[in-house]
Amino acid sequence: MTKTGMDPKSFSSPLPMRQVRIGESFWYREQEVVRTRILPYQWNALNDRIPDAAPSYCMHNFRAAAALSKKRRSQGENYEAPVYTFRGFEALPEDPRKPDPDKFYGFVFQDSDFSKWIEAVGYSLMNHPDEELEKTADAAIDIVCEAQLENGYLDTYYILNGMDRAMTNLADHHELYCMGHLIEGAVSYYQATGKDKLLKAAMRFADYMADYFMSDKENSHKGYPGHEIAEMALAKLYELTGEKRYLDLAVYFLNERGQSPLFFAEEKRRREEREGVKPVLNNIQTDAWSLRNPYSYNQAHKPVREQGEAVGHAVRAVYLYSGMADVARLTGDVTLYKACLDLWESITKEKLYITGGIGGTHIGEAFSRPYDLPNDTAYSETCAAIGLVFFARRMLQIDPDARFADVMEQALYNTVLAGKAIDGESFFYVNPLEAVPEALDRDARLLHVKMPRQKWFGCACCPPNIARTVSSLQSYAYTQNEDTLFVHLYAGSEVQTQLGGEELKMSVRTSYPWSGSVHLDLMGEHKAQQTIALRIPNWSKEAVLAVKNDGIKKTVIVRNGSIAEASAEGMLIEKGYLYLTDIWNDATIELELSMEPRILAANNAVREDIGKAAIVRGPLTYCLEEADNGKDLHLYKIDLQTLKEEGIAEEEMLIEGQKVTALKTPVLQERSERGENLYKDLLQDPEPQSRRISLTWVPYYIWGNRGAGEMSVYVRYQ
Ligand code: FUB
Ligand code: ZN
Repeated sequence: MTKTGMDPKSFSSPLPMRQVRIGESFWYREQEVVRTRILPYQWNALNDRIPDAAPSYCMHNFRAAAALSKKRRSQGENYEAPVYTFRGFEALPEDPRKPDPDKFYGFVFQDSDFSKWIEAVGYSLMNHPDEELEKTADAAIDIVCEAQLENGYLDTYYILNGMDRAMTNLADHHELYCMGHLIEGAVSYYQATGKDKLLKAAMRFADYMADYFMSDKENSHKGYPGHEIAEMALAKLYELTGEKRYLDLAVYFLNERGQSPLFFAEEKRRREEREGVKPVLNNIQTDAWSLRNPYSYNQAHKPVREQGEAVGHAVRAVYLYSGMADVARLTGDVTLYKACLDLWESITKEKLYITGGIGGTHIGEAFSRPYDLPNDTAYSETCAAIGLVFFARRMLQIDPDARFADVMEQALYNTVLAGKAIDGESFFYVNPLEAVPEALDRDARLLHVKMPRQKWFGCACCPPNIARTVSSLQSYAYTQNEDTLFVHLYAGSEVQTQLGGEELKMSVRTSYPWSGSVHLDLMGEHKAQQTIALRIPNWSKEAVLAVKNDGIKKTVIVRNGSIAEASAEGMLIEKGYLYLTDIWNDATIELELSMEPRILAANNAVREDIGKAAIVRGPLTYCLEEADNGKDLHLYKIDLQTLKEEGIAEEEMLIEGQKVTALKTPVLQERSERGENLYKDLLQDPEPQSRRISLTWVPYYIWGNRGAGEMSVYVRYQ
């Protein structure tokens, strides 16, 4: 074991998706929504067929680029390539109903919407074959591959706008981001279907980039992605193909990032010389700190191993850290891993919302300073929570420590799921912790917050990101190494894998997150020892476990993270995982995690939340909604003493067809003083009157499904 705790013996990998089938459970429903609603819906969105929704132009662009390829081939030497004209970070047709069939539209990264969709399609097909869907996907892949240039380059923004400027604005434009998503989509589709057409296209694109950056050592082009993802995608491609150059390119990007002289500054200077001053797009420098740390928005202000604090655009940041964790694991780079740990601490100790969201400021969709976590102006982009899930899973692969899984779960059950409506047909991009519809209408500081969920977005990064994450829940729930199967998340599922040299079949039944009861069956007779490592979440004060194996019963009670009572030897708890090692013969494990509601207050350095509390139960964060509690949620105040005496009641509730556990708390409601004097004299005027009522709390992920109304996660307390 190294000093940092990076021990290759505890490294683990996600189980191949086909080896885990999500069965009747909370996540089954969520995956069903993706499969039956979101995937068809998004295919329509990519083809601009959703009435009253912002057009995507994604498939329009691929079709236009494919047509251009045909033209190029048929015209041969007479072909005249388009000459670059700057059309903005988002190019839109004058008349949205009449886009020019030959032109690129949308954001510079529009191609990635297809890649995320095909990735989710792949995950879905792995356990739910669907001929029609596969046919649609194959046809889309044909168009995408047709758009690829002979040299492997594949980004329709430059193919259509003019290749003479390709690779000249890595900071703001997204060629490497599009490559990363294409790789991730292609790997998933290949693993699902065995069809390698898209995979080959993605590899050719990656080869193009590997040559571009690394072929000629003397003269190679410098650079790294302005929006990270290529690092983790290349690591994935390396793990699939064994081709070392993909890992080398990921390492190259990480090592180059933030080195002096700053590549992005040089690139900008070259662009200005060549084209005159162009608007600075994404390189947002907003405050004195970011002015002193140029390109911190892109996490390029320092070499990655020295960064320490999570800063800049939140999605970019966590995608980078995920790539760093992958590369640290694959290369055994301890300093890189140490940097990941520092960044993890920075996020989880100072910059994490109680909803698992990250990104305190809409300026630059970014992390704010430590402890700056405003509730109403929060950005907390859905994609950023998804990126945090990626980072957490990668940290878990290196070190099975439940603190990573706790945050992964918190992000998944709260912000990631809040990103979509129950029916899967509208989406949140931004996930505030407090919303007042009237304010959204009148306050430019809240322009980024949209209510209700939107049918689609011009910048539609979040919806397809939700689809690919939810449809691959399996790969977050379980990882394994040679002899240990780690259960990070509890979901009804059937698992089949090789462990300790023998097959293991496990069936999990649970109504998690509504209850903490989990029943596991380990089927069949075995000869070898196999270890099941069950996560005991930090929020569960007591976990009671009963194991029955070969007719022998064992029990263990875990209290506040340590074994308090055990009826037998051989059970070990380490970093929040209970390790059960045995030769399993038709065994059952009953796990009962205590899941009582808790009232949490933020660290008092979080100015926005001082004097306020939120309610959580198990992995779920709760909120108040106008639909249950009326307007003016700010008038409520919890009296802790009364709450302790009366407790928090649990009640089943049906919200738009979904059964949830709602919570009821006693509360004081202050009288509204609207229409009275703006100020009152506390030493003279009578105390504000309040009355006792009961409040209804619902899971945060479900908010905003019953029309526009007030919402608040935090409430004052006394
Ligand atoms: O730049 C691509 C994606 O668009 C980012 O990840 C999101 O934050 C949105 O800006
Ligand atoms: Zn997004």
